[in-house]
Amino acid sequence: MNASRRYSIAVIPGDGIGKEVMPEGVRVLEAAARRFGFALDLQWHDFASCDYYLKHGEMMPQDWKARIGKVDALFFGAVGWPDTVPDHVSLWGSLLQFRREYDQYVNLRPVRLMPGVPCPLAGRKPGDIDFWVVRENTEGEYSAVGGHMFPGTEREIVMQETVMTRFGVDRVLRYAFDLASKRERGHLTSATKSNGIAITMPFWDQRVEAIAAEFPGVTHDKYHIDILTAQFVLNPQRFDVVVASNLFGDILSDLGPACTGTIGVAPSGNINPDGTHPSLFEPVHGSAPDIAGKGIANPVGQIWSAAMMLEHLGEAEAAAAIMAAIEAVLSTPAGRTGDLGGSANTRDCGKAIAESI
Ligand code: GGG
Repeated sequence: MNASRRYSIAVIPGDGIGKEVMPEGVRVLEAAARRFGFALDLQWHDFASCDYYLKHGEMMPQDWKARIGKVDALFFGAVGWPDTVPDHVSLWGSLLQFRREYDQYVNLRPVRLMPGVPCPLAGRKPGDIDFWVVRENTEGEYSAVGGHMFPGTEREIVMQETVMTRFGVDRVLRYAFDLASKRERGHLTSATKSNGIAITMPFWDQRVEAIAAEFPGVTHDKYHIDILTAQFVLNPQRFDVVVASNLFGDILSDLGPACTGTIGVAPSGNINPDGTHPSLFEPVHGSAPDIAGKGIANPVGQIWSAAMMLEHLGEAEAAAAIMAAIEAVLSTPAGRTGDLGGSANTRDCGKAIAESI
């Protein structure tokens, strides 16, 4: 919480359903600000979107950092419109730039079974599944190091490296162990594949053991990613904090919410824990071109991301009130969107949550 309780936030809806769920996220933020007495300076930006690319030939202006200026946080929707801009161009031109330039080296994603969300796994009830995925967010498999030679010929070669630095691995592991140390169960699971990926992953395992020594109160184990995904489906209740490399963490943090009902409700924080740069909050889901423009997208992932952002800014009471409002609205079929068997559209659901705060 800053002394003035005035927060400057860059609002970037992006593409597809990002443009539909963002107004609901903002509606709820504004309701929380009114109720808890803090102020918001919201600056909306149209860049980091494929529409911007089609007009300007790039996803963001060269001076995007100056245009955003000094902000307390970024609130982001979704990116991608593969019919017009290849996915790797839209992602590397927007979200991945934010993560790297703002050194948001932790991607924090909760997996929680919420009341009112039908769980595809039999016999589970709210409270049974409640864990965090901590994804390394600035290096690993998401590196642009590699090459493409002799394109279109029989000699064609493509290669791409995984980059792990001791600095980068240690800092995300330390964050994950620290998070586990503050939780009741105090358990950390590491995602690996050191039997098959025989250079980077044994290094990752070695660093897990080294950092574990700094946290004697935290128990830990490791699973190869293939059996770990099976365990997410079969026994998700066994997890507390799961730490993973960039790609493994991305996969696990879609799978986890799918196991608890839908990725439509899942939020994430791209965190700069050192506070040297702003953090960015966004739903886990993408732009969903198949349902974009219909007004039926589930806005809960965006709204839960608003709660994570307020918690990060020190407005814990407001964050808790948003979570309580989400739970209340999800508990009624009239409040839920169609993906959860309800009758609400995007706006109805957002309004109901804002009014419950
Ligand atoms: N709101 C998240 C979003 O738009 N994600 C698009 C995506 O493909 N993200 C990949 C990633 O998070 O690495």
